Amino acid sequence: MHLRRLVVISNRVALPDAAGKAAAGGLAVALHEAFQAYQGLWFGWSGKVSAHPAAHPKIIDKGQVQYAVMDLTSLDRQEYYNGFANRALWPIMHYRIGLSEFSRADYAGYLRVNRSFASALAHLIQPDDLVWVHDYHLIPLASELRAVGIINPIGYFHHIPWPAPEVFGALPGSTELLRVIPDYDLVGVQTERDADNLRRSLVQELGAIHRRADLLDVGSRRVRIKSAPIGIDVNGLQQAAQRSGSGRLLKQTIAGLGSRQLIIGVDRLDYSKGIPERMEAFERFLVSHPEQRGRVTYLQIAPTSRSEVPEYATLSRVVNETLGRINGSLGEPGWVPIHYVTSTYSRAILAGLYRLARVGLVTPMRDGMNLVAKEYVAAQDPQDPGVLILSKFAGAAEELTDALIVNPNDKVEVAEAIQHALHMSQEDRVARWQAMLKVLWDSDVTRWAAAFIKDLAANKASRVRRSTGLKKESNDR
Ligand code: ADQ
Repeated sequence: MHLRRLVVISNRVALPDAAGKAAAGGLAVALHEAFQAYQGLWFGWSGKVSAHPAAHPKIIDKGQVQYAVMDLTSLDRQEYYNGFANRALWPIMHYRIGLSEFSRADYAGYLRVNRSFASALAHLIQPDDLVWVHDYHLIPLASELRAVGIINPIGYFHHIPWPAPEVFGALPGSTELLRVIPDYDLVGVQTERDADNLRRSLVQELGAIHRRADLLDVGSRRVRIKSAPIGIDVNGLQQAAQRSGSGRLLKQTIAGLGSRQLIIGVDRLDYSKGIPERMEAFERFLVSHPEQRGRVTYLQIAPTSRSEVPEYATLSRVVNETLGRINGSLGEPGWVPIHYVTSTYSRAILAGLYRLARVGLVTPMRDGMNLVAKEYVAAQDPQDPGVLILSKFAGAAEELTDALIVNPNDKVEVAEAIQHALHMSQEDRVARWQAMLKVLWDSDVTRWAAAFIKDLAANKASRVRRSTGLKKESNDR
């Protein structure tokens, strides 16, 4: 099939030359890979706020890819981004009903920004483009695009978990959000569990009917909901890790460690990542295995994120208090148990640190996938790989079954997994690593993107049906 362009829409657009430093987001890494293979347009928020944003996006042409970015007003940022997306949807999707703060004004702002993105996109989308929308900020976008007459195939990828119907149903407006899902042709989620949760919500709330395994009819609309676990750039990570040894920061870290073993955690500073809980599990490990004191160092890298949202400021305080308490009570002159840094690092440095670490500690309370788990595995030395300790609540646990799988709520279990990892034989480490590396190759990010785009392009039948049924569809809403 002749494919003219891929149009990607995500909340933020990571311009290739913008920051100089790597963007600390899984999506940015994945989409840069996808655009290696397709000509396209990447549309989203510029990240800037202005009093009177232009109605049309600013276009930045980079040859293979055009970037189109729009500013938001400060009210938009507050209601759409900080408010509904990050204070209502994010906690609900991560099973934290108690943290979810719903406000009607925020929800109205969320819909308003989606509508304004759709009206800007109406002028940019060409008849044979494939449209691929990313993540929870933009769930209603297909519906808004259909309303302005776009009949192209539209896919959506949900990067975070989709919770069980009872949890999602706790969000005011949740049924309205479900109603827009069938305006997509294809919806991808990270795991079979997420796909099952979303399908069950559609059946229970909207009376959707299963046609085949992953096809559902909702009234006259048909949507395919499939599990499509996101991958990483395995080759890029491996090469970066192999080359990393000569960098200054790596050399300093190696010298500072001496004969100590390194345990590493790398996460955005987010309550879903379980950082204070992980520090307490490490504390438990040191208390239960005092012979390990002075023999291991736990490095936690956690760049600040969403600092305008109050729950994140609280988390930052809790992390600092927990860290101070543990280092104060268990540290010794010449040994700090936990090193905590909030910097953003280049992929080369991160890859080198992963490779240096005997244990990768990835214990989110909930996570859509968790790319760090995959990056840690890819960066290991094949002859002497480290051990991944992985939360059963990370999407990656569905694939990386050869990790040491733990419940992050159980500090004793995590502490004992650390002890197990530090004592694991080389033979066992190599066998587990080889099995996990094979999984990584099977879901490499380039293949992942190509497979999603191929599935989306195969939606011809639905497109024809949509173009004839569009008037009725818009009355349904
Ligand atoms: P995130 O919640 O951002 O992504 P994750 O999947 O771990 O979580 O991706 C984080 C990315 O940022 C990784 O590529 C990591 O290397 C990078 N990163 C983290 N700290 C960094 C630092 N200090 N310096 C530089 N880079 C850093 C969301 C979902 C996840 C899902 C991804 C992709 O929450 O569940 O896996 O999208 O779909």
